Amino acid sequence: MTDTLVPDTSTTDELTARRIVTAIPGPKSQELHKRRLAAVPVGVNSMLPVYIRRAHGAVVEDVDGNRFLDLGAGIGVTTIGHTNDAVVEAARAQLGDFLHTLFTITPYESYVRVAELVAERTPGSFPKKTVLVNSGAEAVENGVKIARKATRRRAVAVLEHAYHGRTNLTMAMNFKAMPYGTGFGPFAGDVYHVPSSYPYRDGLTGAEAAARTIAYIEKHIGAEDLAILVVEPIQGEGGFQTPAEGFLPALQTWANEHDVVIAADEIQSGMARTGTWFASEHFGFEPDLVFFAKGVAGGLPLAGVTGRAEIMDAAQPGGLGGTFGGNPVAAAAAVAVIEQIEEQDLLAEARRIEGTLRPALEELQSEFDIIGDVRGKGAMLAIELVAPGTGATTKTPNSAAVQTISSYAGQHGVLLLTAGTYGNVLRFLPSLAITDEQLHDAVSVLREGLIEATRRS
Ligand code: PLZ
Repeated sequence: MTDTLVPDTSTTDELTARRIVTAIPGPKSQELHKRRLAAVPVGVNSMLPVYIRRAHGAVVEDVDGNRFLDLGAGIGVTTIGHTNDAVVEAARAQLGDFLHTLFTITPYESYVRVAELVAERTPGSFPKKTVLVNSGAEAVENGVKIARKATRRRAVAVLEHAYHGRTNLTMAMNFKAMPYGTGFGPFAGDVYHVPSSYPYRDGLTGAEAAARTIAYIEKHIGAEDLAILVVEPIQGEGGFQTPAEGFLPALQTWANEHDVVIAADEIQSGMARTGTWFASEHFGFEPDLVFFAKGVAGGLPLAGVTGRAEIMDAAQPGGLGGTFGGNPVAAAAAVAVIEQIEEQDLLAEARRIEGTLRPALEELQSEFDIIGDVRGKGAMLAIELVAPGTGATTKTPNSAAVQTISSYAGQHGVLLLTAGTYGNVLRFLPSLAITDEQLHDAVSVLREGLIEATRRS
C-alpha cells in the first residue's frame, strides 16, 4: 500500500459551510470535556465546549465532524481567516530557522519589520516607535508604564464600559467586576473610570459627551496628575459602543493641551477589523499611543504598543522587555498578515461585510422589537437587545434573549459571541474571509434564534 505517501485528502477546502452531524457537543467532545473538567479549573470557561480539530477561512470543525460558521474569529483574532495559507507558510519557514533568541539578548529583523509596518499604518504621521509583547493586557500595562515615565504623573483614566485585560492593573481598568475582577483584588490604585459616549443610551452628541468626560476628569482627578487617558475607539467586551462623532477628537484636543498621553486600545478594533487599519481613523482620532494584539499575527500570540517616538523613548534602556515578546514565529506571521491585508485589499472586505451584514441586521431590527440598536463598523458589528416593549422607554437590557440566541446559534452551527456590561449584546466579528453566502446563512440562524427568544419571553 502506498497510502501513507498520499497526502491527507480531507483538505481544508471542504470547510465552507456549517454542518451539524451529532448532538452539540458531540460524543468525542463530551469525552474530552470530562477530561478537561478534571484537569482545567472552572475559572477558564468555554462558551461552547466543542473541541476543535481544524479550521480554515471562516469555518471551524470539531472532533465529531461538526462544522461551525465562525462569527467570532476567536474574539477578533483570526481576522484574515483561520490558517491563512501565507501566514501558515511564513510561520512554518521561521520554525525551521530559529524559534527564540530573546530580542533583548540578540535581535532579529522580523521584530524591526513589524515595528516599521505598524508605525506606517497607525494614525498620525509623526515619528513612532514600537515595543512588542505577548498579550493585549501586557500591551496596556506597558503603555501605562511608558506614559507614567514620560509624564512623571500617576493617574490613569479609562472609560465606563472599558475592558483592558486580566492582569492586576488591567483588572482595575475594566468596568465590569463580574466575572473579571470579583474576588481578585486588591487592585492597582490611581485608576479612574470616567463617563464615555454611548449614543444609544445617553443621547448626547460627541461634543456634549466629551464635555462631560472632561469636566469629570478635571473635577475628580485633575489634569496635572493624569498620566494617560485610555480609550477603545469602539468598545469591545463592553458591547461595541461606538462613540458619537467628535467625541474622540475632543478628548484628544483636551489631552494634547494638558500634556496627558491619550492612548487608543485597538486590541479588538484594530488591524483591518473595521475597514480601516485602525478604528481611530473613522473618528478623525490621532492617539499618542496605540495598543494592538489579537488580529496582528493571524492567531499567534503577539501584541504591542506603537506611539510617538519621544514618549516611547521615555523608558530607560532595559526598562521594557519580556522573555517571549516579539517571538520570531509570531513576528514572521505578523509580517505575512500585514502583507496579506494589503495584497488582498482586505480593508475592502471588511467594508463588504458591513455592506452585507448591517442591512441584514437592520432588517431584523424592524422585524424584532427586542433589537434596540445596531452599531459598529466594518466587520465589528453588534446588536443590543432590550426587553420586549422597552425599546422606546427604559431600554431594559435583555441578557436572557442573548443567551438563548447564542446557544441556539451554537446548536445550529454558528459561533456567535456575546458582550456587554449588561450581557445583552450579540457581537459579530467574523474573519474577513467570510463570504456573503456564509453571512446570509448565519443571519438566517440568527433569525431563528430571535424567534426562539421571542417565543420564550
Ligand atoms: N483590550 C480592547 O478586547 C481582549 C478577552 C478574552 P489579551 N479581549 C478578549 C478573555 O476572555 O480573556 C482585550 C480587548 C481589549 C485588551 C484586551 C486584553 O487582551 O490578549 O486577552 O490580554
